[in-house]
Amino acid sequence: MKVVTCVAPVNIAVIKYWGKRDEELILPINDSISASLSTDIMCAKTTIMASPLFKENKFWLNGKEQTFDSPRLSNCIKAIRARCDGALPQFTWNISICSENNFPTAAGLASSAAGYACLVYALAQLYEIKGEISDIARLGSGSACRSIYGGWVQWHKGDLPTGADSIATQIAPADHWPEMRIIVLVVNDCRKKYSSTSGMKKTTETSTLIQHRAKNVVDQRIKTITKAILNKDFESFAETTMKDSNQMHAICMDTFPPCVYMNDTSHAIVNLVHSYNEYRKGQKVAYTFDAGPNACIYLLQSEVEQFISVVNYVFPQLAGVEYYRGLSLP
Ligand code: 2P0
Repeated sequence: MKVVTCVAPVNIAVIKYWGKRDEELILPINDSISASLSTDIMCAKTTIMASPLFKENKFWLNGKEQTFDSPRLSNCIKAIRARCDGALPQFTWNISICSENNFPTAAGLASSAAGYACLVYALAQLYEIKGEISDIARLGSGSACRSIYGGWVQWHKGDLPTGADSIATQIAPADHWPEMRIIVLVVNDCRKKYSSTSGMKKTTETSTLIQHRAKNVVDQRIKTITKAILNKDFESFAETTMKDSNQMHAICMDTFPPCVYMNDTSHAIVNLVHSYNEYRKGQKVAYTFDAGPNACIYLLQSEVEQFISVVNYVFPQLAGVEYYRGLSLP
């Protein structure tokens, strides 16, 4: 019998992944960049047991048994096993996978990135695989490849049709910018109306703006924000982050029929952040929105108290949760 347990972080993108050039291999149209949150606060945790006594493979997610033959799970397992030494005894044993997320449900954050990163990392430990595995995590969920690493992470879109070069790399470790904080403003914790997967598929099929983004915008933004992160230049980081979130949602609106993820409260938060920055005479706070109405706010520790008090005054009904970015896998 062999048992492994791993944890993996949630990540929040500042340059967004939206649109695939290959649905099967989950290859993106553009590079993206995110920060991984500290696993102390929010993470996915997976235990895998392999035993010659197990009669079949089993998978539990948050205590509920799941089917073992979903295409994305099968693709990850197949890809991992293809890199494994077939002479290892556990190669022939059946496995039981037990995964759970410890996120506060109210945060309404996507769990697939941390979940698949954790699953693939745990499988790699089980089968004693060394080397790159972010390309395998990508087969579970695109954004999962970024959760393989802690700190600031770039997912390179890659050029090869096989996807072998569509991998994540770390730009800077978690302790590089220790003053950085993320606050999630929970506008709504219901499940989203349409998944990221179906939303971005519809976008690639119908939006013309997405071509402009891929050809003319993202590469420069990747350079600008990487420089801002490495130089700890918050003003430039914040401006690029907000512009990229706005462009992703503009592209969602350019999708037909449109994918509307932000609601009136989300837009009111955007206005509040810009008013706050005007009052503070600089870009002190940055918002970013994923495929839902909740706002992720990037800011430095020195700004947290003042910004939270303004948010509480303007939106007394919002549950603000502060998350610290930190280290990732053990
Ligand atoms: C991101 N999102 O970069 C963007 C911003 C949502 C908005 O990555 O189809 O769940 O499984 O590859 O990874 C969500 O997309 O989609 C996502 P699939 P995934 O974080």
